[in-house]
Amino acid sequence: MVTIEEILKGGYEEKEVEIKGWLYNKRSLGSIYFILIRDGTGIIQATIKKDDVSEEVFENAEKITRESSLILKGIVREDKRAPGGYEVRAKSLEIIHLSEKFPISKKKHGIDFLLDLRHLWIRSPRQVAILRIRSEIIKACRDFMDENGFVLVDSPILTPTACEGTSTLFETDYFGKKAYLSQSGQLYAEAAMAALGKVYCFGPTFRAEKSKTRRHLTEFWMIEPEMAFVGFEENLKIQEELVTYIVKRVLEKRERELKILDRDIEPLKKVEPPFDRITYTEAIEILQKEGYNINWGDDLGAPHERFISLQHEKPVFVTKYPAKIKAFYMQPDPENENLVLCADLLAPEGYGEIIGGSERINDLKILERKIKEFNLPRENYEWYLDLRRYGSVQHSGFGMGIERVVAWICKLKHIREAIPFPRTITRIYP
Ligand code: NSS
Repeated sequence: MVTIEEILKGGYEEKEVEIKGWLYNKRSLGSIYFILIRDGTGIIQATIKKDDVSEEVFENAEKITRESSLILKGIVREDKRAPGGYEVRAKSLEIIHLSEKFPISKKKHGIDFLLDLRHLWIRSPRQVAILRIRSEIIKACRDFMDENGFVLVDSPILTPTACEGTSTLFETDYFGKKAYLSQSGQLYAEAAMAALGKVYCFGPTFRAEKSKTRRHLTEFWMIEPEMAFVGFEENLKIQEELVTYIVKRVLEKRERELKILDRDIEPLKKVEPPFDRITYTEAIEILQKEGYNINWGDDLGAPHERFISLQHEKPVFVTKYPAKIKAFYMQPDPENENLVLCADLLAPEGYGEIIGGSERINDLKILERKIKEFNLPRENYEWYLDLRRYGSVQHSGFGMGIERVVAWICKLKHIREAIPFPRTITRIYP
């Protein structure tokens, strides 16, 4: 058996191959069938001529339906007219399972219909391309971490604490006590940082996002590096390197998939360090000049981020937000204690935030004060305070949402296509 991807790379001309896959499409010219076969790695055309094959094989070609599983044997020929430049002249066609009428056709379907059939929709070439790019992005993240001396430390999913505010917690009963699905593995990554130096956690995270937007899921995947003896500046540098590494990898390895998505790759080629930078205060001034109704102290919403993002060809950092609108653990700016040493990284082409990160508070007293100010139940954070009691060090980290990166690199209109089975406020099926 050979994969379609391998055949399309060349070197199989005039050779006999066996392909296992599914019928993607079929058309007939009477005594000849043209079928498109997909196997997950690609799509190839096969021709089944009445004169070349047994009666049984030709009957199989007549009766095979879309999405039936099959085994086809034949000879590979170069053919410029065929999609991908090759076709297979069939010798035999075996039907493994004859599919019922497939509910998704080539005509345009509504999004709710497709999402209800997500388990079948993911077979379409566009969705396959996105899922392959997603897989490549995750592999690139892990490779970058490995090559740069980070140790993977898995954080728990069931937790007693909030990391990113209490309004988006999914609560669950834990043997009579309250527990929450993790919003972020960061607090645990900070503990691991003091054990291992450079660490990252990577897993699913959960937020009860009550708004319906193009960029929010209730379950999403996040990679969260955390680094000892690293300050605000170096933290940004590592983000630039990681994002550049990912984009380069996708351009190098997933050119075919980007083509299937009709992705213009020129903007992606411009992603190189150093990224642009503006402060939060500058961002507010720019937005006000443009007529946006926003005041210093307000958080940036999607339209604001979109505007800022469109002003830049490369990803842009928005730095030093007001402490009041950011998480409790962020280190105050020594030059202005109303600000924190944080940065959000906005992807270009209007995509907006893909990374949120900061230097962390390493002083016990300041952290105690912040926990109080944020009305967090201190008893659940004692272990986190311990990290400031026993060998506290300057440290920083960030979290990158995988689906946001996939949506940007694939240029998707909506984040729901960036994950195999999206979870949103209105959807938990299939
Ligand atoms: O809330 S974040 O800005 N930051 C954190 O969770 C930190 N604790 C990370 C850290 O420093 N270790 O979220 C980080 C990223 C954000 O930039 C998005 O890319 C993504 O996580 N994110 C989301 N993606 C999809 N859906 C939702 N709802 C979502 N929320 C955040």
